[in-house]
Amino acid sequence: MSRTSRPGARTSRARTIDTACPLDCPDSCSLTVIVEGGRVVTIDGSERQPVTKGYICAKVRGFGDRLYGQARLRTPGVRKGAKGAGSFRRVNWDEALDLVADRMRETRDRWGGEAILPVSYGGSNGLISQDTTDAQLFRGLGASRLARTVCAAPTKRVAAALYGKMAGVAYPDYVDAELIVIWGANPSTSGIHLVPYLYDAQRRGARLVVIDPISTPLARRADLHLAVRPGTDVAVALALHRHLFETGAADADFLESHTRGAERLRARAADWTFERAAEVAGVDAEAIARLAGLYQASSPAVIRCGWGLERNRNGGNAALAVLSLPAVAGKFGVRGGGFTMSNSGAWDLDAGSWIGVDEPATRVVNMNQLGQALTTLDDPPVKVLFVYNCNPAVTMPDQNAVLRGLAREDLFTVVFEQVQSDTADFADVVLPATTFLEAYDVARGYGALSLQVVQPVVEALDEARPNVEVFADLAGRLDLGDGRFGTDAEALLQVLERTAPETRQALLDHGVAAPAFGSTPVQFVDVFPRTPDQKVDLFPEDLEASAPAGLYRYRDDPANEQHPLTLISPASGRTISSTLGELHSRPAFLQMHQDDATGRGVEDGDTVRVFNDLGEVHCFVKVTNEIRPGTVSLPKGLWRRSTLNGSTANALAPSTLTDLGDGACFNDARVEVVRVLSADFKEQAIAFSVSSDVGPSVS
Ligand SMILES: Nc1nc2c(c(=O)[nH]1)N[C@H]1C(S)=C(S)[C@@H](COP(=O)(O)OP(=O)(O)OC[C@H]3O[C@@H](n4cnc5c(=O)[nH]c(N)nc54)[C@H](O)[C@@H]3O)O[C@H]1N2
Ligand SMILES: Nc1nc2c(c(=O)[nH]1)N[C@H]1C(S)=C(S)[C@@H](COP(=O)(O)OP(=O)(O)OC[C@H]3O[C@@H](n4cnc5c(=O)[nH]c(N)nc54)[C@H](O)[C@@H]3O)O[C@H]1N2
Ligand SMILES: [Mo]
Repeated sequence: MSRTSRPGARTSRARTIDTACPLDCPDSCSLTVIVEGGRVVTIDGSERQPVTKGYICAKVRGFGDRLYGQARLRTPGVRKGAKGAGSFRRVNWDEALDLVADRMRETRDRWGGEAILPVSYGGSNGLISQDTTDAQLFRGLGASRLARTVCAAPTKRVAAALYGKMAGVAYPDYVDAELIVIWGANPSTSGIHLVPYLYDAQRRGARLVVIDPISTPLARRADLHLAVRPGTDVAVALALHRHLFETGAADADFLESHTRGAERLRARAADWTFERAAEVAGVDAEAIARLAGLYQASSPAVIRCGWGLERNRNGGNAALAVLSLPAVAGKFGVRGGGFTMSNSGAWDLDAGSWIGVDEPATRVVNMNQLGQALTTLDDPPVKVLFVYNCNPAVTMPDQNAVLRGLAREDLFTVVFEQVQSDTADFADVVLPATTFLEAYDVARGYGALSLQVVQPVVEALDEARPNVEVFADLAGRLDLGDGRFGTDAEALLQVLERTAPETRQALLDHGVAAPAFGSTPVQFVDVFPRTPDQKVDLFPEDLEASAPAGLYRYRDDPANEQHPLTLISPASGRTISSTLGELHSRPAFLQMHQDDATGRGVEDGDTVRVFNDLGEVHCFVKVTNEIRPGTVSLPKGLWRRSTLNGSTANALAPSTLTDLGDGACFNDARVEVVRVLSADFKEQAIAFSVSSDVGPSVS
């Protein structure tokens, strides 16, 4: 499969091409793209993958604006201005990759391979744009290893321990549920294809409960909304467990035959009366009691557990207490009963295991502490940073430490990107990457149960190249790698070879495959725990030792008198994490409850300083009653130019780690907010916006 034979090669006739979206979203939509004259004209949903149902989000419908946008990186560049200024001299690929390879070789020889740190995460969920030739290169170099923990680390750890990552309830089966609990998830924004099934279920009489500090669109339609204090879900879930055990509603037969550790869980839940949980969570005890009654009485009952509840010091235990509920209450074995967490475990296809190079036992850097790693590590210090599929300048905790690290004159930073991101501004070498419309990949849903082929619909723009190819090229320059797959098309074939025969055939014939157990499995009928003894491990002993306060424990709120407000930063409908942020220049608003605003003399539309000991954000305020008092919110994924001072919520997020899984504690940010007259900010805002124009300056 050579470049020239790729679909979508320049012809004037309009062509319709099937592909899929590999962006970091649970839904993994199937797409129809119309291409004319070698250019993408429209992008829409198709029927190929069952839950897409022919519609997609506005973000991906507008992806052409990224593809051909002003911020798109089109050629390699070498820094010519100051660090962080984002100004580059155009070079060709050979020159750029020679420079990078030379720097890596010299660094390894002088400081050791661990002085090289690759940083990658959620830019593409595609199976071949991560952990293929990049892993061959970095493993071969003996580079520092990255713990990819910024998202889903605690939930993944817990889902693996409890259920061995058993697949969850599929979206279409929600219509069969009598009770649906949406717990720390906001599908109206972050996985829209679940929503119509929820409406259908409601029409059929299902009850809907939402547990979220914000009145999300679903919370407003719910029969019961628990606007909990962020970080307190473990308390609420333990109160439900206590109720189930104390009232005899726990399913003794199920616990006996399918679980381990129930007694230890029961003991940990024993103190959690509705009143105590209510006090901790800042909600009414009657509301928790009502939820307990509903959950006990309803079947099928399903819990959609999201990622909002994991991003704090108690995140692992919250997920543990929530995901163990259906086992204790005996909610499995019926269509529409059980839980949904991540379904990515439905496929045993993680690369990295078959690329032919073992992982070296080099040091591990937790990406949540990237700022510390770049500014304090020695023996050896990080001397080469290679960023791809990630925009750490705006997506990691403790933004100011990350920015200080990126600004180091003695750090050689390579940023391999689709657009001139905030991180790319700090690069010594920028490399232009293809988007999913210009290269092969394999998309795996983590909500939808599907695997799909992603194919190039147009030729790569200008000099953009796919990850697989660039890392293979670099590996070749460093005499590493084995040349087994040097292109994205070859890597696709490698993945296909590792799928089961039926899966492969389905992918080749239709571009989409369902897991062997089907796309709507019933838990404990079609899928079972993949733990060593096939039982649900309600009290995973090896996790008990690693959790600072033990399992099923609540740790207190980190607020203090100086910083009494909780800052959360949920997903925004305009971006996917920070992806597509280049297309939005409107300023960000801090959501704040009327009571908090009144107490501070803040009015709707005011400019404020949001601060703690780590940093400060200058932005506008939206006063609203859609957030609980005591909690304020800024969207996740903002680019630096969205605020008046170039800092985002990440500047206020601590780099502390979750109780299980070493995950990010974004929502443990505690802040104070003061009103500032906008005139005071005016000069600063002008100065920042002038220095942060979007768009590559490669000349
Ligand atoms: N449009 C869009 N879609 C996305 C993304 C995006 O950025 N934009 N990101 C993708 C990614 S990377 C992910 S991980 C998923 C995330 O998908 P979700 O889990 O749905 O997203 P979040 O916005 O992180 O959090 C969901 C909800 O949790 C609430 N919340 C915050 N803290 C707590 C808490 O302590 N307890 C409870 N009960 N609720 C809390 C928030 O108010 C929010 O409404 O979405 C994916 N889809
Ligand atoms: N304040 C706050 N921050 C958060 C969170 C939060 O709750 N609050 N949540 C976090 C979550 S859930 C996540 S998942 C992380 C995500 O954080 P990141 O991993 O940084 O994800 P993105 O912001 O989407 O940036 C990915 C970048 O990869 C680039 N990219 C995409 N495809 C390719 C490719 O094929 N090749 C190359 N070379 N580059 C590519 C995109 O252009 C994009 O700039 O953010 C976290 N940040
Ligand atoms: Mo995420």
